[in-house]
Amino acid sequence: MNGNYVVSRRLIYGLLFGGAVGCSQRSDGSGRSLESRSYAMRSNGGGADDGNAGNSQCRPKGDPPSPPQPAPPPACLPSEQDPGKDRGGHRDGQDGKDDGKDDDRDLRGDEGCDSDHGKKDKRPNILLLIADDMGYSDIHAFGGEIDTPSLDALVGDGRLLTNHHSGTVSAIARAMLMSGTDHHLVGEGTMGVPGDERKGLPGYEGYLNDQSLSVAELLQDAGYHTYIAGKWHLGSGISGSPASLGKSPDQWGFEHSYTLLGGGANNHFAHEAAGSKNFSSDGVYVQPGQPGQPGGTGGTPEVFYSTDFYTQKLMAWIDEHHDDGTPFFAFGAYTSPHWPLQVPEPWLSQYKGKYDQGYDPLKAARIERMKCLGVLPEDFVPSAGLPETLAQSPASANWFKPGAKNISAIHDLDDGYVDYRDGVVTKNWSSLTDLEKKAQARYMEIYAGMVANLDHNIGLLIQHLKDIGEYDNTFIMFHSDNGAEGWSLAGPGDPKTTDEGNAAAGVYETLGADNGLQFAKSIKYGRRWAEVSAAPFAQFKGGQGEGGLSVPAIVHLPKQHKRMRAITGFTHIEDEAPTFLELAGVSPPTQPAPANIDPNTGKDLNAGKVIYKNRYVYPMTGSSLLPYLADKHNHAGPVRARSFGTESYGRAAIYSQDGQWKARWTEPPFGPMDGHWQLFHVATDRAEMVDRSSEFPDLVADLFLQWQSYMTSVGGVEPNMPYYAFY
Ligand SMILES: [Ca+2]
Repeated sequence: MNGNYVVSRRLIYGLLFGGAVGCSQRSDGSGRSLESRSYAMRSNGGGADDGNAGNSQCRPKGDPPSPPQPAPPPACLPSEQDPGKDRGGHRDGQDGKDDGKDDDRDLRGDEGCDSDHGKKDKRPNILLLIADDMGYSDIHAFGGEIDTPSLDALVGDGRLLTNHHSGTVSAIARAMLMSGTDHHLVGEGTMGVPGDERKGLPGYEGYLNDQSLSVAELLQDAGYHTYIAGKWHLGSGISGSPASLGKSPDQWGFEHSYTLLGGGANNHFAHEAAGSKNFSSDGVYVQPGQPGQPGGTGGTPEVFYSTDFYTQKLMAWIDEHHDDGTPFFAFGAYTSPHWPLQVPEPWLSQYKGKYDQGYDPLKAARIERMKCLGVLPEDFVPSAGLPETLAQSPASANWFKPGAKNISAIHDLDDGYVDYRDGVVTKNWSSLTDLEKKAQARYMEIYAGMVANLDHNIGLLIQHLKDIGEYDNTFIMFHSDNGAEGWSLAGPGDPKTTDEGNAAAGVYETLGADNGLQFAKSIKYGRRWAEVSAAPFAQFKGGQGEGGLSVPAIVHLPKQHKRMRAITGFTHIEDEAPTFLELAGVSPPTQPAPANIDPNTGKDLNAGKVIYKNRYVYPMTGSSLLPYLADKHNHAGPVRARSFGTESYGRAAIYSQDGQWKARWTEPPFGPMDGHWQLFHVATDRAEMVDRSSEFPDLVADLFLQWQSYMTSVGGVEPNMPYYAFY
């Protein structure tokens, strides 16, 4: 367990408000550096942090695009740039030393460190806002052309985390968020119950299991009000349901909840059937859209759109208990911009005609803007994306058959494993028919409208906090739950027929609108747009590439009034629960669980667990980010003194202890056809463009062993058939 969050209240407030204890710069914790070994590479200045900004020509916003030029000019004002990027050409380097005088923040509140003497509970509120399947570069502060003024404003008195990571998919990410530890330990080894040989194994229950802590419950124990509105995805059973369904959020410490229990809504306008068990509210199944319920006749409100409704619920709960002086933990678990792509007006029409030029110009414009903002260094080489394939490539003869010897992260050609999956159709813009282009452009317009609507709602929520005087005492964190979703409407095949059908008169006009049905017309924007959203990174949701794991993240500290420079060191969603606990002055349980020796194996089944309310649970292993967040200097190194492994669907990766390297395994044909582990120097090649595995085989072997050790430590089991079903 990391000891960062076993700290005194005084230290916390010292860190937060610059009181007597003050801020101390932390080491990056990398006591044993792979970089110092024979694998050393000298950074060329192209790392995520120390970009050479000298040639940047940042054009002001408002340059009118001149159709039919291929893309609007990138817009980036000096005021939008990260304070760590100066136009003289350098930023804080990886030594983390301050080289600027422009970002001194003033977090000192009126109370300073004397919060213990106040009458009101001065512990900060915590507002966590999560987008669903939104890519790294969609919002304006991360390079996107989508209008997100509310998040821009949050960055204005917050800071970016440009190297923040999550799980590959929703339930995996949320399991780590709630538990503060690895998803294999707490029931979401894979999203949902696996349909393979791992079914029934510990950690593969498909819901948050009883060996998990809950950050909400720990905060509730400490006196916080706790609210969640939006997606839960960690169990669908209300109290009294079969254990196999897992538990609804009210049983995990949420005082108020209104949640979509599963992973994806059938529609965003709440047309649930009368007997639906897709939603729960405060521990009871509800059916939004039915009479008397939100979205239904006589309900409050009568018009339901997911993002709008969840925002309204959060504000109502915050108001309900505002006068009692007790802080809150509010989790806006938004389901936007997850498919089905739907949004009401005016957002449905807001981006009409904005994406007619297709994928590549938009991706290029985003990358140029990211460089201008300082999110990327000037010499960053982006991912090239998937190669164009106009027909689905065949799998090996035995793929998906019993007895197949599938190439996996632990078996390759050298071991006689030869079977691999089929490839997918991925077409360039120039290969699309006019009708396909028309449909594809419309998908992205609707997606952008959903992101803009989400930003609008975040703006309403933040303005509400300001109106009731709580903004200055609220810690706010925003990020996406995983990378952009590249699941095509046609699965691995060619979506041509579907897309041309969607472009037809009489259909096209209805795309993205409320069709009044329980099951909305399914619209997803597909692989190429997902690559744009994931720019500049490789892969997307479901992959262990940076495009699958990296999420745009923004943090605002209580009483933060100025923008602070980005944190560019590797951080992870596992770190969030420990951060929240430290903010609240809560120490998680540490009493070791008694040994429980398996008579057959001699293994202690309680090894590493702690006692919490008569349960034996896995402790939080994430690292509190608060010391780094409260420090005005950039933190460019990892926040943990160990390598960091990850796995889902048989796809795998491990980051070296110093954060410089990443070994990644992807199944063929998306990864190498011989099944070897790839090696990337992510400090200079976070786009994972250059496989260095043949240059540094010893490092690959070392990281592979560390990854195996990680898998053993979390009870992870590789599936016989690595397969992410969604593309
Ligand atoms: Ca998601």
